[in-house]
Amino acid sequence: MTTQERYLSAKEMYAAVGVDTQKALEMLSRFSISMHCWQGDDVKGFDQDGPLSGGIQTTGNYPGRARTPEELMADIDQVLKLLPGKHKLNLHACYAIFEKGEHVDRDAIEPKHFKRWVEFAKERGIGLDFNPTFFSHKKAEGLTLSSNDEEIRQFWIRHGQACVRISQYFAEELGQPCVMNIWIPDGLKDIPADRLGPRARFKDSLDQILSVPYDKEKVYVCLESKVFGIGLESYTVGSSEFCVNYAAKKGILSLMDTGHYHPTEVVSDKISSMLLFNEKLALHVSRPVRWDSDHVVLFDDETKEIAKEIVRNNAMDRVFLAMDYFDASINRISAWVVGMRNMQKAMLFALLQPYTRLQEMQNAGSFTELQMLQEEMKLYPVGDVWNYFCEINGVPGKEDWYAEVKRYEQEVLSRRI
Ligand code: RNT
Ligand code: ZN
Repeated sequence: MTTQERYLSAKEMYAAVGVDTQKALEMLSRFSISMHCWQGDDVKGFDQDGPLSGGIQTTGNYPGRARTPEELMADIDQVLKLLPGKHKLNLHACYAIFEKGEHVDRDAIEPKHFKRWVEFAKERGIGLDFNPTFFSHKKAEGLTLSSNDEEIRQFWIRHGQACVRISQYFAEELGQPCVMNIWIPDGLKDIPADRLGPRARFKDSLDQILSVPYDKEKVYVCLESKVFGIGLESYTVGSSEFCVNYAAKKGILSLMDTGHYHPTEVVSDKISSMLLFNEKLALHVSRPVRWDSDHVVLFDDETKEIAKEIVRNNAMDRVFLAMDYFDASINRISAWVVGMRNMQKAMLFALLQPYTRLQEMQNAGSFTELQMLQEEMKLYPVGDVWNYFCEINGVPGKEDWYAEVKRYEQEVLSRRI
């Protein structure tokens, strides 16, 4: 059977439970995911040579890490070729590209240091998102935006302000909004003597960053919370309560990362509450394994549940979804492709659920039937619809994309020594 014949048979099966596969495909093709640039080089960036800091960690040393802007761009191109649909690229400030011999510190970066990324995005017709980088820097060895050292705090405030300007430049150049996410690693290893002081300073620093004029239709500033980091186990300044309250009061967006909560808490359950009180919401999809380990996103239950929440709450245009993982133990191109395609598959799976029926069952108290149908839907032929989606988007379906990754590994990645 051809991919199309399989699709037509799947289409019939879904139609029998009231699901329109054609509509699902149209919605899926409009849903763009913000792909993190930092999977390609283990979150190193180009503006410094020190180790990754901030309580986050990449593990593994699989060969082929991108070491220059040219290599990273070539790798991203390779990934984009294997993804159906149009996506955005998510940059960190540490990926600034300087002219030969030039170097400016993080508080002095300007749009021109990202010109080559803008050209890259323009040529590929994609948008850019942005993140100030408050880690991997000598001034980030202790606290940053919450520091009691006023000089250090002001340095990072200037960095945040510079990033707002760069985000606006991205939005203007590319004709689509730029999501700018603020995450700071600030925290303490052991029991603090003062929890309020750092939070009060963080609050003031954010106020100062947001005092830079910017167009709210073009730049969506988000604040990402966290529960703990490595070496910062006892106290995190930007906790969930801090971030959700700050964002709500100041009219910016909350960003929830799937690895930033206590281990039995799930982001999927938080989405509906956030959407009731916020016009827009931002997510970092990652995979925590026992801790905020940032493993490659799988087609697993929680990813599907997140996708279902976005779809059934009719929020595909209210949620900014970005990927955030970094695995250095496997081929990085494959890690990117697997995670991105899994997120898209989860969205497709979610688009193919018979919600009206399922909701009616819940409302009627028919929990036996509800459980039965939710379970049966798991084995409906979502793969046939997925492969057809890949085919009409001109990218390889099934595992067929992997041959290209192998070729690229042999011809390009393995030569990077
Ligand atoms: C860290 C946060 C943050 C980073 C990226 C690199 O725990 O999740 O989003 O992973 O900014
Ligand atoms: Zn994150």
